[in-house]
Amino acid sequence: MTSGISRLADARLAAGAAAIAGDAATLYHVVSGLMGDGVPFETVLFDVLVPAEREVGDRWQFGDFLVAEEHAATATLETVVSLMAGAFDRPDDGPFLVVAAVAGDRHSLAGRVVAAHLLYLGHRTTFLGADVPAPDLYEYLELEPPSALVLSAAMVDRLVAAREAVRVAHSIGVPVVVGGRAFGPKGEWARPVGADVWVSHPRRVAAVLDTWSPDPERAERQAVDPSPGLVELMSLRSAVLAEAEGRLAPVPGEVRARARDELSILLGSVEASLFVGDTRPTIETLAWQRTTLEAHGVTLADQIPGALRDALRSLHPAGAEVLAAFDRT
Ligand code: B12
Repeated sequence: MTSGISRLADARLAAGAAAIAGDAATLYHVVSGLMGDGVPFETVLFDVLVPAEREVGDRWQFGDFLVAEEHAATATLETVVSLMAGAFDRPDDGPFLVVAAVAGDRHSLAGRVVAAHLLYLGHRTTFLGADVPAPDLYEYLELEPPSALVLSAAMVDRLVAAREAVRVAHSIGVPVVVGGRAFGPKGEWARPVGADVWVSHPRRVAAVLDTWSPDPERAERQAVDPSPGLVELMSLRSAVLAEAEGRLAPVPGEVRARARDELSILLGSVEASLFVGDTRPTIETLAWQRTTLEAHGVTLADQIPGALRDALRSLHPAGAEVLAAFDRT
């Protein structure tokens, strides 16, 4: 007889293989088979599907998978999470919850997982998807202010955008739960962003919502707004990026396009560092850019920090200091 633990371990392997093959039908059979055997939806979600994504992600990060293979696996997992979530009826009444990812952040899976779990538990939940600009979010929240906004962000360069999303929610009295890597390993950057609460794992959101007593006005008083220097840097963004790009060695078009994206993410991380008064967002980005770009064979990785630092030196010296601090470590 197979034990419950090895049944789950087998399912995790089968789910990972189906995701990597981009085979949503097989993945769906694996998870519906588990549920048919009485395994609860949340176990399938958090102990099979989420670990499968982590495995795919780690292999992509270290160059074992092509970007296209990672996309196929993530899309397959996301399809199945959505299919399963679509099987739960959305109640017509009860507290309304909105889940969204921050502007400029394309990581939608965690938000989708949170939304699926909340729906499963019977909460009236809407998932707005990835990359939701603050003005669009505001318009949506204003239509029917929810009892909470659950905001997800994976990228540290999105901290200022996260602050803007929280600000617009608070402006109409909607409290905000935040989660995801962007907020730091212990959620230390959730407070400057103005979040009412940081939650470490998607599984815990429902329990927090059941027990919290949010106070958006108090959370707003603890938030940090971008300093005049940071606002100035953000207004110089295009000029800084053009200047930095001009400092890169000539390379083929596709490498240049990638380098441009990476420069923009690094600049966003410098902005985040200035915003939270901590060099770690920049250090973290520099570290993964080095590892990931090397693993993916992107040349120019070693030129990106220097090109941005030199561009900042001529246009916004305070920003250059953040990168200079990294030179000294
Ligand atoms: C899948 C993926 C993508 C997909 C996303 C597809 C999609 N539809 O979601 C695509 C290909 C689009 C992508 C793009 C990029 N990605 Co990506 N991606 C990942 C990957 C592999 C998995 C993320 C994921 O969904 N995991 C599943 C979730 C459930 O788990 P998790 O992210 O570990 O989150 C845990 C906690 O943080 C928390 N949590 C997370 N979100 C939330 C939300 C709430 C509300 C709560 C309560 C908790 C919570 O719970 C989770 C379980 O413990 C990770 C690497 C990895 N191994 O995790 C990188 C990763 C997130 N990506 C990264 C990067 C750098 C990028 C790119 C810049 C790559 C590039 N150079 O092009 C772009 C950025 C695009 C953009 N502007 O957003 C970095 C982010 C580093 C950082 N913190 O800034 C990571 C960490 C990889 C790395 N180390 O290099 N990516």
